[in-house]
Amino acid sequence: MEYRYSDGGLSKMSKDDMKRILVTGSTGQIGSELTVELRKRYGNDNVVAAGHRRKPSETLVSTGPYETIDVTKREEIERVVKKYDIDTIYHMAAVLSGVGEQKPLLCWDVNMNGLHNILEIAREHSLTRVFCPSSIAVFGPETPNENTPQDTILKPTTMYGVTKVAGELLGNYYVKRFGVDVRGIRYPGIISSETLPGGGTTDYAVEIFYAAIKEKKYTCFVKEDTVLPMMYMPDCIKGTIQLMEADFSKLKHHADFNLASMSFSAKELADEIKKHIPDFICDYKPDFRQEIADSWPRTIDDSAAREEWGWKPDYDLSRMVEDMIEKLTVKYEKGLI
Ligand code: AKB
Repeated sequence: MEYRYSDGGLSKMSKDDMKRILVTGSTGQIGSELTVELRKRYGNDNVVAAGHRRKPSETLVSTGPYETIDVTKREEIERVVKKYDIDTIYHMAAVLSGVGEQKPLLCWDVNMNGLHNILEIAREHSLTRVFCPSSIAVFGPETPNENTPQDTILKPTTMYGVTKVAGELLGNYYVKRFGVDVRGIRYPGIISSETLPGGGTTDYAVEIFYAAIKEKKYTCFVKEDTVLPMMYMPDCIKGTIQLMEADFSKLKHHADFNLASMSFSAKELADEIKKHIPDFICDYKPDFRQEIADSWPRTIDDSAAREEWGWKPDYDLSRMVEDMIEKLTVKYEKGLI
């Protein structure tokens, strides 16, 4: 067996070596919008979308190749990698924190075995680059929760968090040991108007918009003073692609970048929405996800991402809320939501 080592040419690979891309989890919240953006950038036929459980949207299947892949089955990934001569994978398939607590074994299986399959295929087929998303869920109650440092205590108390810490370590191991170029971001809660998130703790920050527009009321599943780091989808897509196109030689971190944009409480979000929909009412009924939210940071220090690859977000709370309401109102008026 031949192994590439990290000094074996990785720094010579550039974004021009990413020509044939596979996106797993392309039917998910981030994957669906990421695929569309990658197709614009790299060409429709060069970006293969893959999904498993959720039905793909019309856009996903009509604008480029679509395949069904269960990431826990290595042969299914390998078949698609060979068929399309894939050199880059954005591995977005994952079970999130809320569902992860209800189905911890499924969470382990999909998040760990799925990732290991992807990394092994990347090693065996000498792929150019792999993106593996991490999350603020890597942090836990013992982590400093204000301005959470890049390199700090990682002792999560959820299965999702456990898989994300292990995933970061595994990704960094593949960089060092096998010379596979693995990159990853610790995503905060992502807010978007295209595809609903599924099974996360930060889902309230998306659901609230749909409820405000459709029913003018929402019952939030975390307390009003719960503060979490969040990000608007355009910044999430921009940051993801920017990290993947960054110069390898400038990176000191690999699979575990902190990334920040905005932090707000559930009440601050509801109040900002009220500025646009004055009769909107939000009440609060915390469920099991409150404990998860309480174990995560309130604000994040992302100076490593800023220094190593130039990260800078565009959206703050008021710009994000204005844009979300505008986009979802159009959809509502067309009967699409
Ligand atoms: C979740 O809430 O599980 C995700 C995340 C922060 O990774 N949105």
